[in-house]
Amino acid sequence: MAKKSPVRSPASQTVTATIHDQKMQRGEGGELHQIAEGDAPLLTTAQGGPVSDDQNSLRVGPRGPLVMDDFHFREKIFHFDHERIPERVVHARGYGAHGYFETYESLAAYTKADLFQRSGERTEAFVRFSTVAGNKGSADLARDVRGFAVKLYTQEGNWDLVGNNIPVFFIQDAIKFPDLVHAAKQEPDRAFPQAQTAHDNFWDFISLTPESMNMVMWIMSDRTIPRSFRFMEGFGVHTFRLVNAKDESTFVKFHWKPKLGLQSVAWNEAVKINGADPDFHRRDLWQSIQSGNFPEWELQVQLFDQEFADSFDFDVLDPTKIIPEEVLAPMAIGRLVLDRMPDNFFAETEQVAFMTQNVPPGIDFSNDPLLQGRNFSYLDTQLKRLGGPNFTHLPINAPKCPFAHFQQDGHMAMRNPSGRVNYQPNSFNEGPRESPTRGHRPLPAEEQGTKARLRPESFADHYSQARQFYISQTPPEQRHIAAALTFELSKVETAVIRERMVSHLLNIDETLANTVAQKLGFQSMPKAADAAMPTRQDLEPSPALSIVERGPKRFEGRKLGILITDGVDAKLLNGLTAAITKEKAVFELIAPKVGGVTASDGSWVEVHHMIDGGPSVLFDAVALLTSAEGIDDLVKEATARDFVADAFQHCKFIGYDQSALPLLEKAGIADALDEGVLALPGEEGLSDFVSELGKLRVWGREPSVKLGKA
Ligand code: HDD
Repeated sequence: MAKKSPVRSPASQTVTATIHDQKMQRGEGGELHQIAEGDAPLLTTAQGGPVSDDQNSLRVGPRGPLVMDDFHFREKIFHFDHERIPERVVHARGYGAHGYFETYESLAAYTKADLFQRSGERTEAFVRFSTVAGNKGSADLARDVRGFAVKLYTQEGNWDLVGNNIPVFFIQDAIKFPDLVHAAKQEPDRAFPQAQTAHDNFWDFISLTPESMNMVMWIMSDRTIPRSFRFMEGFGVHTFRLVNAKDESTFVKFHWKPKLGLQSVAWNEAVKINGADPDFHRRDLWQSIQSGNFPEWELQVQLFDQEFADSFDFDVLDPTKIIPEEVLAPMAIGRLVLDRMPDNFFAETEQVAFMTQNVPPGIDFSNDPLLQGRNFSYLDTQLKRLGGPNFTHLPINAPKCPFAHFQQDGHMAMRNPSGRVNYQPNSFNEGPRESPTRGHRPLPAEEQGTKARLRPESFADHYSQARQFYISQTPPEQRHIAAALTFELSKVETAVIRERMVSHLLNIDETLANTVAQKLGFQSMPKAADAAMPTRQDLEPSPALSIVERGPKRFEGRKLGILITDGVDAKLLNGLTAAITKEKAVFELIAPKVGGVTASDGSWVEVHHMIDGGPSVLFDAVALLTSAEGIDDLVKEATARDFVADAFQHCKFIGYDQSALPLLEKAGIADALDEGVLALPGEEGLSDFVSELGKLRVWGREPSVKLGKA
C-alpha cells in the first residue's frame, strides 16, 4: 500500500513536540512538521517558510496590479512551469510496479551472477511496461509492441533486462533505429497519426526493409493488442552470455512467461476500449495489485553453446530471429512477482532509467549488433531526460547493494562523499578499490576481421521465420493477421507502398498475400519481392508461437461484467458472484443507473458502472441477469443492445437468465445462439458456467459474425 506523505497525513496525527511555542508533528521519515491552525500540517514554501495565504496573490488594492515581492507566488508558479521532463523518445507511455524475483535453484554451473547462486533467494525488482510509438498520454490499446523492462536490484549491482513482449525486432543494426522510430511515430509535418503504425511513412520504411518481415508477422498478430500486461510474455530478445566462476560461457536467451497464460483482445474491441477506458492496461495492473492478486511471470532461459549456434539454421546474433522452443526447450529458473504499486508515478515510473549496459558479473553481452548499439544509446537518453549525470542518485535508480566510487558533483548531487581523498591510487589508504576477481570482467574473446560497414551473409534470410510464425498460428489467429495487414495498409494512401508490402507477403505465404490483396481491392497481383535468399518451406510450425495454444485454461485473473436491473434474482446473483470469486476471478456490476438496483429479495445492490460507462469491451465475458420488471426499459437503451451485440461479435461467452431473452432479440442474436451463449442454470450449475468461461472466446463464432449471419 502507498505510504502516506506528511502533507497528506490525516488531521488526527499526534502532536509530538513543541518548539518556540509552535506545535510540531513527526512525519513518516521522523522529520518534524509544523501544524497550522486546526490539525492540518502547516503549508510552507519549498524553503520551509510558513505560508499565510495560498488563495490570493499579493496585489495593490483589490483591483490593482500584482507585486513583484510575492515570493510565494513566484516560487509556486516557477516550480509548476518546470514540472515536466522530456518524455521518452520511444516507450513514452508506460506503467510500472515493484516486486521481487525469486531464484528456483542455484545456476552456479552456468553463471556467477549473484542473484542466481542460492535457491529461494529474492531480489528486489521494478518493472515498467510500455507502448513504443505513442506519446505519454496516448491510449493503452494502441496496436503496438509492448515494452517489458525489468530492473533487478542485485547484490552485485543493478541488472536491467530491457525487453519487449515480442522476441524479435524490426532491424538488425542499431544505426537504423532513428529511421524506424521516425517512420513509426507521427508524420513530422502534420503530427498525426498518434500511437498508430497505420500510415504511409511506417509502411514505406517497413516495405523497404525486408529484414523487418518476421517482426511484421508478430506485430500484425494479436500480440500487439494484449488483454493486459498480466497476460503477455516478455523477451530479452538478444542472445546474451552467462559466465561462470571458471570463466566458461553459455549463450542464453531470456523469456518471461505469464503464470496466467496468454490472452489478447479483438481489434474491434481494442478500438472501443481506447474510447471507453484509455487507461485500460494501467487500471488493470493497479486493480490487480491493489486487490492482492499479484501478477507473476516465470523466467525461462534457452541455454546453448557454440556448437549449437554453429549448427542452428539462423545466426544467433541476428535479433530478427528466434530459436523455436521446440528446437531448444527453455528451462525455468525463477519467478517474478509484482506486489506493490509505486507511491508516486513521477518519482518512480517516470524517472526510472533502464539501460541495457547494466549487467552484473556473470551476465555478458554477445556480438549482436543491435544489442551493442543499444548499449551505447541508453545512457545518453537518461542524461537528456533526467537532466544530469546524477540520475543514479534517485532512489528508483540507485543500487540497493553497497556501492562506492569517486564520481562527484554535477547537477543535483544528492550523495556526496566526505573526506579529502577523491581519487585512486592514493597514499592514504582511503576510498574504494577495484577487484580483479569480483568485478565485472568481459569474457576474454579474440576478435579479428576487416573494418567495414557490412551486414553478414548469415543475416540474409528475411522470410523463412516470418513464414514459420504465420504457419504456427491457429486459423482465427491467421485471420487476424490478414485483417490487421488489410486494415493498416488500407490507411496507406500511396498505392505503390501497399503493393510493395504485398510483394513481401508473397514470399511469406501466398494465401495470406492473396487474401490481403483481394481485401485491398488489387486489380492484379504484384510479383514477389526479390529475396536475398529463397524462403525455406521446410521449417516446422512452432505451436509455442500461438497465443491461443498458450492461452489460459481457467477464468482466474479475469473479469466478468454482470448486467443487472431492478428485480434481479438475488440468489442467482449471489451464487454467480460467489462462484466467480471462488475461481479467483473478479466481477463488476453494470446497471441502468450507477446508484444501484433493488434485487428480488428487496435488498439494495450497489453497482460499479451505469450502462453507458461500462460497455462489454471492458470485460472478458458477460452475464445478463435481468428481470421481467427491468427488461422492458433495458431493451430501449442503445448501449444495452451494444453491450450484448459487442460481446457476441467479440466472441465472448454470454450467460443469461430467461428474462434477458428480449435483449438478445433486440441485439439481433437470438437466432444465432451458439455454445457460447448459455442460459444460466439455477445456482447449482453456476460452477459449470464458470469453468466454461475458462475457454475465454468462442472463436468458431467469428466467421459467421464476420459474414453478418448473426
Ligand atoms: Fe529501446 C527505451 C526495448 C532497441 C534506444 N527500449 C526502451 C524501453 C524498452 C526498450 C522496453 C523502455 C524502457 C523504459 O520503460 O523506460 N529497445 C527495446 C528492445 C529493443 C530496443 C527490446 C530491441 C531488441 N532501443 C533499441 C535500439 C535503440 C534503442 C536499437 C537505439 C539504438 N530505447 C532506446 C532509447 C530509450 C529506449 C532511446 C528511450 C527511453 C529510454 O531509452 O530510456 O534509448
